[in-house]
Amino acid sequence: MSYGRVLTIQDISCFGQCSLTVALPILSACGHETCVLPSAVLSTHTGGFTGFTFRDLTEDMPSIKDHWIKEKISFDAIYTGYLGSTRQIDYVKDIFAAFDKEGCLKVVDPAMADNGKLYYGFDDKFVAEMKTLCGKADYLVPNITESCFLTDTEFKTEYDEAYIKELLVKLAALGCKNVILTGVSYAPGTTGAVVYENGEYYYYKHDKIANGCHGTGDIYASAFVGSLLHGKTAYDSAKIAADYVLACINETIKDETHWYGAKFEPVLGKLIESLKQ
Ligand code: PXL
Repeated sequence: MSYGRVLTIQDISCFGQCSLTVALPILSACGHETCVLPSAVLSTHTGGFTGFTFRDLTEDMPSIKDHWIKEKISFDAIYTGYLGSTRQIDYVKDIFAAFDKEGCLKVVDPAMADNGKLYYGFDDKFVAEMKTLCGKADYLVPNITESCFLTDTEFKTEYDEAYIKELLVKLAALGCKNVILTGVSYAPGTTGAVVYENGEYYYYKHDKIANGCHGTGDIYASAFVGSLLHGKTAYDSAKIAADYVLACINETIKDETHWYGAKFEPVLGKLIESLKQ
């Protein structure tokens, strides 16, 4: 499909290059109509700032959904990211159920943790509820930390293929159809994504530069969805998203003052080009 209609459900961090401020331009650059359901509005993201504002939009969700149903609005894909409350996850499941027409792709990025830790504000109850949302996904796009929380597995910084395969099997047992596991590194200087599709395991390896940047998980998931909806295979979409994130990091590390997000905008052209190939 070259022109799809995507609904993305995640927060607006007004400053900080993540969530909707990243998903919207990336999905648009991939050529899709994008609809949003903001989960919360924050003055900044929570990764490195203090004193940020947080407006939870949980209560708005059911009436927004009901209006869309009344208007007979439909989506080709629903992609969820950072959610604002544990109860909101139930409403997101209602939205999945209400708009799950034939062929509607459901992609869940369980954006809640990184580097072995949950993000500020999340707890075990949120994780338990997130497991049930992950079970509804056609494609789940977690990092290793999130996978460990979702599967009650010990987080390791050094691991082998057996550890990753065990994580994938446990993630699939949640009920999701396919998994794209990001940030999988078996050797120094390299990292990559594992695509676990229909029980088959594929690894796309690429260079690892620096320690990454804040918001790259959101960039990755958005580029993955944009590419998948464009008609690329899951493996090609995982590869396109990985190459794009790498280009974003290369662009960002030139500027030491840019610690809060990744400069994804100057390299949007590369993403668009890769979709043409
Ligand atoms: O990039 C993930 C993300 C999204 N939204 C908010 C966040 C974070 C990560 O810290 O704080 C508000």
